Amino acid sequence: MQHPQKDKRAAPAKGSGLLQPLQSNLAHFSCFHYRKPAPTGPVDKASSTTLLSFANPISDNALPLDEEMTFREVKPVIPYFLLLFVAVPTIAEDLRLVTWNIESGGNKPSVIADQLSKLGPYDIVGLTEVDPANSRRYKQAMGDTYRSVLSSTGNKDRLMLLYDESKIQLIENYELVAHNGKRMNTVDFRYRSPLVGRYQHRQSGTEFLVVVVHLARGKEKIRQMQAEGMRTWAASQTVPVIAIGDFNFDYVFETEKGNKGFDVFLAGDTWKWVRPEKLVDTNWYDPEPDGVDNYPGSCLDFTFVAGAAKKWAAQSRVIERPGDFPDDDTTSDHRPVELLIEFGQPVPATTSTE
Ligand SMILES: [Ca+2]
Ligand SMILES: [Ca+2]
Ligand SMILES: [Ca+2]
Repeated sequence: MQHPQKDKRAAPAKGSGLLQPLQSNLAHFSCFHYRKPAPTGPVDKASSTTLLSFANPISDNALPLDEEMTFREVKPVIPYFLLLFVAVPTIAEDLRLVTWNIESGGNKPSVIADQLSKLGPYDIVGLTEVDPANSRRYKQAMGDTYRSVLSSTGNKDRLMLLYDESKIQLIENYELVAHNGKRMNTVDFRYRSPLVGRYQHRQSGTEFLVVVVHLARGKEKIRQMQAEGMRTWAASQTVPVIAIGDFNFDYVFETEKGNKGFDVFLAGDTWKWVRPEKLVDTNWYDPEPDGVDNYPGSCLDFTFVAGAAKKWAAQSRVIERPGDFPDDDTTSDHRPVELLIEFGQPVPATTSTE
């Protein structure tokens, strides 16, 4: 099933005076890959900034810092009776991840920032549809220990990885343009190149890759091309891989089928879907609007694991918050999806199949 939803990839950049000249140079920087020379010891703020600047010339650090714009994490007081309805994880939570499409252009950034501050705590947060003008605000909403990487592609629908630096160390980050001849973006960079962070869990020393994606919406063939590229790339990695984000796979609960991109992505058993125990619709779509979601019971947002990560215990859950749907002009039209990981025994690195 194909939602007749418009693909926002080609939205013209109407950024501020500061962003305008940078955005015109997107293509020149999209392939840049910075590798941190010595991934040992804690990352200080200065080195994180250097890394972001290298890898992402249009990172949030490139934006002017508004000293008056300070956001403090608000700890909500949860009545005890509500705790009864909170799902209790049955695995050790060595790693807590969440992904969320925050609907750039269809939200109020202050509302999203407030909701982000109440979402956690998560070790790694993968956002899609981030307007770069708001990325710093979102990072501040997560708390002082978070660092972030913003993708260079996607105009106002960027990808963003946030991580809690007190628990996770970033070793390197890069965007996936192509792998072994399989492209994940077009030569004119009109789509969103998947954004990869290579991380090390400080306490256990476990190393892994997290890739946040927002595959093409309107162009089915482009989405399939990206799905094949992701599969090819993941199959040749030598450390555990986790993929989170908005895959636009249109998985329908009733038929248990997704679109062709879903089949291409899962072919050959490279990726394993961490399927939520309870399937919950992740996207509100009501263009008429008549107050009824046109595609109830389907899913666009997923969490997957590949390589040695398939041996880890993992649990996924679609996060439902009171009043989240129907969507309005201040909120996102997507629900966040959580992934909890329990690291297994250390798995020796396998030989690359490249
Ligand atoms: Ca909205
Ligand atoms: Ca409707
Ligand atoms: Ca829906």
